[in-house]
Amino acid sequence: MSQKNQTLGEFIIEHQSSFKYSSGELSRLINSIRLAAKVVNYEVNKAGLVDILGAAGDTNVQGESQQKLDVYANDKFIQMLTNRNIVCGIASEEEDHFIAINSNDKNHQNKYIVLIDPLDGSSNIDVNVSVGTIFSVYRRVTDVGTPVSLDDFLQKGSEQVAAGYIIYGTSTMLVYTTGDGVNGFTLNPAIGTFYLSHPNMQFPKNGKIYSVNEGNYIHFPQGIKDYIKYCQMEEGDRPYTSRYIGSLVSDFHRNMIKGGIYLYPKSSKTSEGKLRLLYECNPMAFLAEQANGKATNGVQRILDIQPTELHQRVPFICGSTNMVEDVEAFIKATQ
Ligand code: P6P
Repeated sequence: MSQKNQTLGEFIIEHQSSFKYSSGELSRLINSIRLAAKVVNYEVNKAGLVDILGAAGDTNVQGESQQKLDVYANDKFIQMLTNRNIVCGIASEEEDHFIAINSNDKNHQNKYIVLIDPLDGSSNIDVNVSVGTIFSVYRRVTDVGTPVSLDDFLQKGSEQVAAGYIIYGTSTMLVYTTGDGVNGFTLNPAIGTFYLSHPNMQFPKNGKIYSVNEGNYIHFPQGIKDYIKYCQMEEGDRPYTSRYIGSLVSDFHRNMIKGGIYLYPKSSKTSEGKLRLLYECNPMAFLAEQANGKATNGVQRILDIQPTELHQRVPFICGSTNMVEDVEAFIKATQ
């Protein structure tokens, strides 16, 4: 089928033969994410009109006040993934512990687990800045038909079988990979269909955009400080442009299209940075590498990090390969 105007559903069917595991379940899993994305998109886009803004009052395991849309998005993705009887476990930024699905049903043969950040950048909702959902998919490592365990979730990012994000921006897009490149689908809200709009997305090897919260500059390690000053120097194709939205999905998406680098380093304030390994950094790193980009914690490939805790943080540097390697060189020069 010609790619022009191909729908997400047609794309999934056409490409499921290239997926090395049992493709039917993964296709159904991506389809359930597609449906949840449309439902959450509807609420995100009308959030300004109804009383769904403002903190839900509770705080999540991160100690952050939960926006009502955080709670809504979390509940919707968990509901859609559970109802379709596809996964055996779910972990979420908004849930203290992982959720075992049908753990008492010896007959259930579901092999996949999903980790989600249901609404990343949610503090931007009240100011009408784009936010996103991030998801990561693994095959379980414990025996099928038994309750999932923490081991199923603490797998290296290199073991992911799928990952992606939904960006609720000027248009709503679903961008994902199953290990065979990255493809972007744009929602036509009039008919509720995602169409292939960005086939085979690739990070340019070089870029001129750097994304970092420079308000933390004085707390950064010397190598990061040196790299930021390097970006600002008048030399060759520099100074680069500074663009920081405060929404990982949005900064990542723009950098993948235009070329650029996103940094959330460790600092004297946050010894391991801010971003979560399992449901933010690993899926974005899988996408980055599938799009010929790179993702590191400054000294190690993100996808090689052995997780030890469900909500652990890691420093995160991700984007155009040559730019990430520049940062690694600046860090190495100060060690
Ligand atoms: P800061 C949103 O909370 C998030 O997890 C990312 O989406 C975003 O890039 C980052 O944190 C912003 O954090 O500390 O710069 O406000």
